[in-house]
Amino acid sequence: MTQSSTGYAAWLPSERWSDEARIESWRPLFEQIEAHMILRHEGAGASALRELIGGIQTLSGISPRLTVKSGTPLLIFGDAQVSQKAPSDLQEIELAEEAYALQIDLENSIPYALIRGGSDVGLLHGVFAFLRLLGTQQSRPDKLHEIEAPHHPIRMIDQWDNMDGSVERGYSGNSIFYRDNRILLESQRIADYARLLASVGINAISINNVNVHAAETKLITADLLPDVKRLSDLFSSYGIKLFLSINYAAPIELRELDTADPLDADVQQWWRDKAQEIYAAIPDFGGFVVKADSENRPGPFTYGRDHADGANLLADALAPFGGLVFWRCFVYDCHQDWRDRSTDRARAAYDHFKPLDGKFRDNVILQIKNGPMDFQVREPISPLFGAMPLTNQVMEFQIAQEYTGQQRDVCFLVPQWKTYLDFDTHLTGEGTTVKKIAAGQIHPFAQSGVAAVSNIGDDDNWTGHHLAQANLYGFGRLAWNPELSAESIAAQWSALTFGLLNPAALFVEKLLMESWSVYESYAAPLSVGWMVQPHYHYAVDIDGYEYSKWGTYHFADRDGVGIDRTIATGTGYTGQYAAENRDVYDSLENCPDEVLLFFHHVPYTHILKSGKTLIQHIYDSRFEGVARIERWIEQWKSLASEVDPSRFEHILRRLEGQLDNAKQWRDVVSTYFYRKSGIADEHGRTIYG
Ligand code: GCV
Repeated sequence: MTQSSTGYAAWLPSERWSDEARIESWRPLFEQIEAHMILRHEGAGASALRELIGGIQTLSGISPRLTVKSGTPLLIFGDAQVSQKAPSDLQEIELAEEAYALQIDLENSIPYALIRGGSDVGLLHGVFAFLRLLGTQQSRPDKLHEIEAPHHPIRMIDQWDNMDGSVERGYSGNSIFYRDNRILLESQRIADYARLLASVGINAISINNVNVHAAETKLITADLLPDVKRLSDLFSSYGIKLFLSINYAAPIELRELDTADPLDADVQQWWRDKAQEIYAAIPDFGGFVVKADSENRPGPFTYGRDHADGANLLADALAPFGGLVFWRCFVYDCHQDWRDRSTDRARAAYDHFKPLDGKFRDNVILQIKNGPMDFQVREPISPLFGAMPLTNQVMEFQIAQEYTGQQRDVCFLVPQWKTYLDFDTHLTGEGTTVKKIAAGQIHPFAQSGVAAVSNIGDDDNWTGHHLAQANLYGFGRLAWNPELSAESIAAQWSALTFGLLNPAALFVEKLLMESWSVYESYAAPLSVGWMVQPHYHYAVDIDGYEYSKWGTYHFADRDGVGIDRTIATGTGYTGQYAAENRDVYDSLENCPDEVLLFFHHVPYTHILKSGKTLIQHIYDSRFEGVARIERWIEQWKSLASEVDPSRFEHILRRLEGQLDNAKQWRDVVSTYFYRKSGIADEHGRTIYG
């Protein structure tokens, strides 16, 4: 059992290895390190050295003797003469800027171990990969040759933090960035957050909520830019570019103009001047994230302009400085009349943006949520992704568990994200997967990749639920390399967090891998979605959104449930996919069960591919979800001696809370559908009539 742990160190090295043989095997390499780099006090090279030396000291207690020479980014372990003597091809392999090479050959006539980077940032990635190797392998490899470059060019984290210190959809305390409308400059947490993000390869961060209120509108003003610069410098020393969410109506809100019309010459000049001012203060500033004409936020529609006009206004202002505009596509009618069956929120992003393909500047990137609705437990993929060959795109995920248990219930989202990244859109023929599109391998995107809403706050363990850390870790790892399996990511995170070969780590890995399907099995059935308490989005409320203005309906009646989105009789949404996918979703027979109710209104007696009727599936899976959590709790209790008491208790309490939540879902959902359908459970379990 380890010492009591708050979980603050997360997956980074935090404890000395107890196995002395393991330490001794590394000693010859750890005792002396030669660094080749142009050492700048605050650069990524300095961070790489700090992380490497600190990590080695923590894990082994050895303090390496360090010599620093100027040269290309390289770290040589052990014999300092290796660089002269080692095989000559060692330093000849070309590395992309963010790439690294880890090489160990202790069987060679000149034994060597080294880390090379395509740049100082690449070296930093190499150091974190090396620390990960130390944490996930029991014995020192005698031979290793690993060259890695990130798959997605953009790997971004979006904070939804407000300057009053709150976090929109935050489930782990308050903001680590702000309090009382001030930036928390001296916070060690921000520096440690930069370390955590860099350790999984994140290279961009937007530090404020996309809903930009009065206080955050001022982040781009002379008063606050010096503070923003300090944060930007800090993240930049970890290879992470800093972005700000801006208020589209900033010229008006800051009382400098009376319009924000993108075609108005004064507005254009205002943004050009603003960009100049920002870049004078922060030369390596990344650019803007924009939520416009979405959920009552201002935007170009007010002036009869479209999204391309709006985005290009900002893009033109940022272009001279190399800045980017992330323009979000989460645009739909949020004042819908539930009586109106012709409007389908799922169609909205595609209908708004697809016709604008080719009209956006090169430094505009459309940010598209993974699904057409809003981060539900399961949704089909957004048909807009990949459907605009002339327009840069990133896919947006939500690490914060808004609809997936709010970091009170465990729900490891990596398996869910993989279904999107692996999805074959067929948009340019077979094999047009999302991960290829997001890597810029299909269309000649200048910029592409993945972004995600963060799940951290100022709770001791960062994420509320300890196990929710695995989602932050997993997003970064998947953004770097989408070929990694969900199992391997879960296994790595569990080993780094609970200790290699610890039985608790092995159990946590299994639990994480089951958790999305467990969550899905007690929440809204078969991707119908939205059966949650309005606004709050945790607990069950089946009709909470049924008669609302948000376009989020399940249409349950006495005969069946689900939304008809087919071409012949429904909203026609299926027609937004390439033919291969359209035909599958459009057909009641071929549509996969897990997304059935998203696409079809189905009678309760419909036979699913599993052979069960829909109503029996609804009952069975609700009961199964509860039973699986009961088993987790039993198993976790048996591991009490393997985990430090504070984390053991914390996880136990959270699992017990999850059990209560799942029981409530089970009983409410089962009762609701029993009352609607009048069809009893085949197994005669307690369903409240
Ligand atoms: C930041 C959903 C969330 C909102 C969020 C919005 C968005 O509607 O509930 O909190 O606002 O998505 O992604 O912009």
